[in-house]
Amino acid sequence: MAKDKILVIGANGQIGTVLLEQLRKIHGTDQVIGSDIVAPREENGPFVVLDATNVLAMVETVHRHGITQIYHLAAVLSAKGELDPLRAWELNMRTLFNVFEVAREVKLDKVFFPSSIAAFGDSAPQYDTPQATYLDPSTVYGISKVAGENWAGYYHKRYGVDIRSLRYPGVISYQSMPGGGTTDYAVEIFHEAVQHKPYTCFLREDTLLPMIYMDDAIRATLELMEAPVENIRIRSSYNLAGVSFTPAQVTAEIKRYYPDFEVQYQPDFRQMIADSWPKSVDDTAAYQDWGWKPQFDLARMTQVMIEKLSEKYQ
Ligand code: AKB
Repeated sequence: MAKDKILVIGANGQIGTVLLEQLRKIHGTDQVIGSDIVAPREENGPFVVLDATNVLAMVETVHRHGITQIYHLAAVLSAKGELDPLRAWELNMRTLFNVFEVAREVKLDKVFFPSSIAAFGDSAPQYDTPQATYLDPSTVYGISKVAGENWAGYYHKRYGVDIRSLRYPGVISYQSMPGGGTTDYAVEIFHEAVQHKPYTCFLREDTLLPMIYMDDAIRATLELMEAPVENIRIRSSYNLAGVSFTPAQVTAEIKRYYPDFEVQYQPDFRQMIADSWPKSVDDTAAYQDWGWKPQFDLARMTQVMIEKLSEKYQ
């Protein structure tokens, strides 16, 4: 059987950076091509500067490298999207259609595209938000994710394209920074604590949100992509749970390491976005179909974040 040749679009982003490295460990460095709108600071393997809104450039890259799978991670996130909604819609949808069309034309083996808890809005139950429920997102980012989920189902049903997707919670990582999201505080807070600086949080202290540690997020992505095709019953996007916590809870956990750590709260426009999202999600379907189980709780995640960031800021 021919080897997989993988293109990661958005490889400089928070998830892309870590996923690229992990895919290279599994498939071999030369089998995994990174791509983004600009070159990375450090190149550890084949990398293409690619504007994913340019379909011809994408087709050319796919042909030139004999690509068989795409992980499409480029998107404008929830908070940044609200600053220029039409641009966010244009970028998120244009790049998505380019990937789906290339997948159909070239007959790619598989495509991964991330959805998000931002797909849910005020009408969905906020605790243990079910897999199938109202999807009335409050942000343009969320609208683009719901549209993307529906188009993924359409391309699968109509053209047989094997598109797989997860509704990511906020992702917590030490390797890379998020950019423009509503859950970004949960990464920033660790960086400030480790540098012995106070932190001003843009969400209220009691804002409960679903989060996931990066290792779990990457493992979920790879397990979903490796699952036998007959197990993938959901062709929109799978709910994915890690651990839910509030700013107050993560602060209390950090204070076990840094008792003097100070956090102030100054909620801004991101509070309204967070208030419209689930507080926890029910990921039973992911467990049933491809065996998903998170491994990181708040205590373990905090321990690793502090350990790794302390090394970084030494
Ligand atoms: C965001 O906050 O916009 C993202 C997400 C939950 O999709 N981290």
